[in-house]
Amino acid sequence: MTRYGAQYGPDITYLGVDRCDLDEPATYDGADVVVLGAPFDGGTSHRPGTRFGPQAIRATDYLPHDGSRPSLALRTDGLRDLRVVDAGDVEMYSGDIGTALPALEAAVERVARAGAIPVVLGGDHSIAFADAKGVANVLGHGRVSMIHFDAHADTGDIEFGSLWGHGQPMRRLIESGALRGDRFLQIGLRGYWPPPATLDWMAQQRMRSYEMTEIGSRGLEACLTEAFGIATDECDGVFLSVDIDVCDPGHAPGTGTPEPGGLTARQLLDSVRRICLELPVVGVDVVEVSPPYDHADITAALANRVVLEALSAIARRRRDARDGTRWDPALPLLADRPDPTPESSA
Ligand SMILES: [Mn+2]
Repeated sequence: MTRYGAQYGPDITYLGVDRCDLDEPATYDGADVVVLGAPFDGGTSHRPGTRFGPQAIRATDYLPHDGSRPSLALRTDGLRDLRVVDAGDVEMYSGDIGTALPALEAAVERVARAGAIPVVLGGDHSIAFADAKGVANVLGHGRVSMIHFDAHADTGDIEFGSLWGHGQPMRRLIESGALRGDRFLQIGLRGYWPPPATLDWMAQQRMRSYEMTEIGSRGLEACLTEAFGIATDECDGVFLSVDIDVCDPGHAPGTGTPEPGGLTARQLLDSVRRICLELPVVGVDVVEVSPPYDHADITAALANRVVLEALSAIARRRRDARDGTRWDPALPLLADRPDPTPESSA
């Protein structure tokens, strides 16, 4: 039903982790994380190419694809301390958004129902509707909050005559009842979209958007801390949606709608680390990587590391919960940081 291997290019898994088949539950029984590819750009308003995103995110890493990545900072191996498997690409024809998104939603829901965290490699941002709704279908509508990194609010109503596209998934999620508007945290917005009528709608939903102007004024850390408080209020889990265009085009040129003046790669990675260390993340997607517009693999390499940072931090969060330890970024790395499980630090 869902897995056709790779829809485009060679059939590889994320950094060499084991593959699974969503039609065979035994292949992902007990998995902590299931990677899904969503090779779709049928929701793109301007420059396409994100159908090639999943393969680029899986592959773009100069190290051996051996299913192991010990984190220098976190002292975990996100690919080994967690059971991570890759289900391949969901079949998504970019010419038919009406069948592509439901197919993805069903696949994500299946992963969430198995107790694993879906990590979806996009694909344009229209897929976030399927990703977050698929998780909320299992954990309960209204019980999952959203932390959404993006240059754009993605709350448009009708674009190019359609309800479905990469500028609208967040409105559709709220309208559907799957997610609460007042538990919707947006980070990194800037530029010249959306228009005032859309901003009015967002305010009516009580969405909270941290624009780059506010981040510059208050500092990213303060904004994140505030957002975390909202995200965990009356919600059981957090969905993390990362549009790579939240980063400045100098840090992420390979994307369809670049907007100058964004986060640095370092700020994004640190934010993803904090979110996955401090919050109960129940789903992740990384979207809008468009390899035809990339240069020197800058964007694909960053997206690969966004996924890895999330997995490393989730592994660390679980280890700390198990062992009663706490990761402290202020400790010197090699000399003084205690390592509670030396066998996994090789
Ligand atoms: Mn977006």
